[in-house]
Amino acid sequence: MESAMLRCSSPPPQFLAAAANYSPDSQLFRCHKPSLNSKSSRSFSIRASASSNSSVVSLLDYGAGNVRSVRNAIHSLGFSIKDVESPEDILNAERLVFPGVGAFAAAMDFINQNGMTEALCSYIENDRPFLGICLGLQLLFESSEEKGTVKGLGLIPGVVGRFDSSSGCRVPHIGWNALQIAKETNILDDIGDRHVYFVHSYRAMPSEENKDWISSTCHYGDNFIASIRRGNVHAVQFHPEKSGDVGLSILKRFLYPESSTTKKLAKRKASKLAKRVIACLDVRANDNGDLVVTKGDQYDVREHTKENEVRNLGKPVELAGQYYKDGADEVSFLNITGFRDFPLGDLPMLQVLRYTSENVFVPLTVGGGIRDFTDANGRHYSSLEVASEYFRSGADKISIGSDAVYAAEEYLKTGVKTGKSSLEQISRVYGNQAVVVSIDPRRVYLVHPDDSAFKAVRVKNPGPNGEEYAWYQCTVNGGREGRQIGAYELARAVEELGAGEILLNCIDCDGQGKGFDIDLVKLISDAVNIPVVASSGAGAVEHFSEVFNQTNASAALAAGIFHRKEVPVQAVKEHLLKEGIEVRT
Ligand code: 1PR
Repeated sequence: MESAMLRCSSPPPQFLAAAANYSPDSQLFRCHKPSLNSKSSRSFSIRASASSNSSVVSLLDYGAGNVRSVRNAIHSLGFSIKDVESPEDILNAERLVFPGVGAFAAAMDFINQNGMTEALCSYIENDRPFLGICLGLQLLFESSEEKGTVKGLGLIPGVVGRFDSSSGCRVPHIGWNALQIAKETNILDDIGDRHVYFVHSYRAMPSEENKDWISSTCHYGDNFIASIRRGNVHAVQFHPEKSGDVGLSILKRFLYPESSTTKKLAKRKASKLAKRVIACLDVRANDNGDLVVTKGDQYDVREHTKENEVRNLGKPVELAGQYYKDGADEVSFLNITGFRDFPLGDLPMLQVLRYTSENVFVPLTVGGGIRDFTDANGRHYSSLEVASEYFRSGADKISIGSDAVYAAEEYLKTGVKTGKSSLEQISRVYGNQAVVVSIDPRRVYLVHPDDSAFKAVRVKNPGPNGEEYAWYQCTVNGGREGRQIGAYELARAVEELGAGEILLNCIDCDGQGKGFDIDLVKLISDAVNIPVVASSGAGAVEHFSEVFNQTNASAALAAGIFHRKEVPVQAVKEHLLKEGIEVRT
């Protein structure tokens, strides 16, 4: 197949027309070709300017994953968006944002099939204002090993490869990490020593050949390229639109290159991947049909009064906005009756996501009811369609509960990955970093560890009859039905099937405020190589340091203490900092 780069042979007339409008006082820019493509080497000498009076951003959205947040962030900074629909739209752009999401091969196919390769190469080589995000950075390299070897745009020397989990780091790399600035880059000026949000399994590595491009690196297992800059061309591996106020300032500096804002100094220097603190909102319709945030004790969300109504702890959009302002590193919505109601019939839930993503610039996860479904009219919806609707509405990750249990049971029984489960399908299309499996286990006490076919552990707090061991039985349908599979077996199976993260609840601890189930969290976080989010039981700040000090959890999630305003998110962060645990400030 002809290389993408070879087809970028000369600047098309439309581009030259656009270039003719540039201000003469800007710097002469000469692009450099990577050696791989030296056969087609060409150098444009044009006069380019980064400044423009118009407040339009051209956005190259090829329809995979959540680009709503990028749109919302751009709008919040006073810019409007023009969607790129043709190569001409790229050539005529005043500034171009390319928020690549999903798989490398699919993105390259889209660009090639729509004839955009040449336009993109010309645009970038001629130093026009460009910001690539995540995959939008990776596509600039020569190739990726994501699905075999797939050619990229070839503008930067290097191959995009998968993180090496044998070095002990969990893959995907999910969370807030620190940057090492390699050269002056105006768009990173406000970062100071603060964390930015990454979510990816593949990365480009620094080398002698690409060192002139690198503006920052990040350490995770090894040093990988976190951002590049050459002239007006920028690209970042992290997600500015998900990196809170720091991320918004990066976008702002790209959009307003002349503006100078005061550097914000961090309270504490970011040095490595931070432990995340997540606020979770269990959402369901109350008896009047309004969508409310509720919270149960051991999954029972009804008041124990004569009326027996669903507990109402507030409005989802408002609470999510509040937790964002309070410093939560992520917000999760769990549609807890999704197992019986069809989520796409639940338009309010999609509205909640849309409204929330307008003002919340940290990752949003949504779960509940992600499965294949046939409605009353016989119309079949695949789980992929359900997930796509969630992503389009502003979710960054989707979380699968019951359906992942059925998929794991089937896989353990047959040893065959059919590729048809919702988990496999969604992670294949959107990448495993976008798929969380939510586990709802319940403790089953044992006298001897061999009394069960499932992995048992010695528990710190013995059972009601002095039993010293327990296995953790998985449940479906919001804890209503126990299944013959343990949390350990499930976690390992879903990792193989493509889960990118595990949300580990515990029915016994839920709403009890007595701390996370350390035995369970240790068991699961030692069993898998993907990040594990500890959930259920937080009642005090000390419970967070306990779970991070005693297990390999990457994040800790709480609900009740935040909703009841007993412990603010900031208090948790301050406590963790005092205990020497890295968090985002
Ligand atoms: O099975 O794919 O439809 O997904 C259903 C989702 O809804 C699952 O993620 C499941 O965990 C969740 N869910 C179902 N029923 C309930 C319930 O409470 N009745 N909530 C429920 C799960 C657990 C956590 C809670 C933590 C922290 N809630 O989300 O937020 O335990 O609480 P705490 O800090 O107050 O202790 P599917």
